[in-house]
Amino acid sequence: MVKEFMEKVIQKNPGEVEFHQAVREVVESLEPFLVKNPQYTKAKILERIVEPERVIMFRVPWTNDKGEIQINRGFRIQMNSAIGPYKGGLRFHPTVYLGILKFLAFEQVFKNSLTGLPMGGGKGGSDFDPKGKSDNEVMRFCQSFMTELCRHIGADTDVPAGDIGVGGREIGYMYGQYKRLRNEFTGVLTGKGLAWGGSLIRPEATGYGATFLAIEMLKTRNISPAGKICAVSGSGNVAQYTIEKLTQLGAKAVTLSDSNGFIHDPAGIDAKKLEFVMELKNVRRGRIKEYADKFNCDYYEGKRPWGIKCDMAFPSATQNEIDKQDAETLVKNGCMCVSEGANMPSTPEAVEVFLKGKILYGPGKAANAGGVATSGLEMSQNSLRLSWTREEVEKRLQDIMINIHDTCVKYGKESDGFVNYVNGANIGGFVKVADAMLAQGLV
Ligand code: NDP
Ligand code: 2IT
Repeated sequence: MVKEFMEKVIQKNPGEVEFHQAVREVVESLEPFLVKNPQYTKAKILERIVEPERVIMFRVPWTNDKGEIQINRGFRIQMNSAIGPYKGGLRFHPTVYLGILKFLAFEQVFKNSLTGLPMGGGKGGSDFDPKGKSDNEVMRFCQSFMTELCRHIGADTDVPAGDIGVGGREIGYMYGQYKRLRNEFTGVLTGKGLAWGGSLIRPEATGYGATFLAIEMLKTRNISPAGKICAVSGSGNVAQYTIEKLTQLGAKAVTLSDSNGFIHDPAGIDAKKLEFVMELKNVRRGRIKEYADKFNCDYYEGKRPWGIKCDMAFPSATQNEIDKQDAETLVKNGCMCVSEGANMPSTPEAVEVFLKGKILYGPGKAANAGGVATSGLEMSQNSLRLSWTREEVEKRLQDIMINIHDTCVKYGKESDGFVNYVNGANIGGFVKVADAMLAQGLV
């Protein structure tokens, strides 16, 4: 069944290799479940769920600081609205094309369902590269991007947020432009600043959530995070707050990376050093190499951190950043837990290594769902026109991650007691959306 289905998906979506990869994983997980529950196959839920409800592609013209005209391409994939308005981030990165955004939008549908909150799935972005651009250039780009996007989104229709290359600065510029064009102050974006409708803990949420899921996974084997050595990739939003929470829990994060290389600090990236990283990455927008110069540790140009001996790994940069060999090295070195802050950071061959090795492997759909879950909490607060305290939001986030863990166990526990969190997340995420689609008829 998987083979024939995938042949059609590949034929219909040529060249979109990341989308094929994401769909194949889900279909492989679902196959036995669908055999036992024929109502979904009869209603062609799988065929429907891989077809976006709507794809919007548009021209984004802007001028750089020299007054030269620049043209980028903008996208929004409105994948599935069966259980709520489309919800998902915007990615600004030069590698962005339809195949990447469709994989992200597809995974978002299942991830959002797992949170238990009423959110459908979407994703968008542009091949715009914010690196090396001035604040004014980023603002002009964001304004032009939103000038088109604003007619397709809305607080009850589609609510974008951040992803790679889109953080507080970009959300601010886009929110300002939306408000100006529509004359509405609504919760149309999440990840907003605290003074204008944002939620406490949203910046922290993805990294905190990935750590909370890891803790829940460790608990199943009676292991405590204290003293555990952690390899973290990336040095952006997700990596930073993963390290913050790990440190709070007594674990020791020893690596960080960016697209140029990684640093290894065996002494641990403590709160003080993390403060330096945040200033380096979020304000000065420099390269991670500076960390090694400042704290006198090793820097590996052009390399990823998976060769460093660790107990836990938190891939928090981008898709396919752990290949088969990296996975084998991690397992061989005694890594017992992988919690994916990034979306689809492990290749299918790497996932196989983790599952064969029976380590605690939390796939992105489950592990990084804390970000969008807290976006959901931001939407709730916007609707209530109230703001919850830090403690309240963090407690809700923690409860959501515990529920996601329980769902993965419910649908992913195998006969020998091993929890296959990949199957658990895929089936657990699917059921709610599929049932909603059945109930809503042929749409
Ligand atoms: P940021 O833009 O804040 O940081 C991205 C980090 O990853 C940077 O260190 C960047 O390095 C590195 N990176 C990006 N692309 C590549 C690449 N092709 N090769 C090597 N390194 C790369 O993004 P986030 O931290 O928000 O996102 C990181 C991951 O987490 C992504 O997979 C995203 O989809 C996922 N995610 C994010 C959520 C959120 O709430 N922000 C929620 C759920 C998942 P450089 O600066 O050199 O490009
Ligand atoms: O991949 C993701 O879940 C995100 N980038 C966050 C999406 C959101 O709407 O907060």
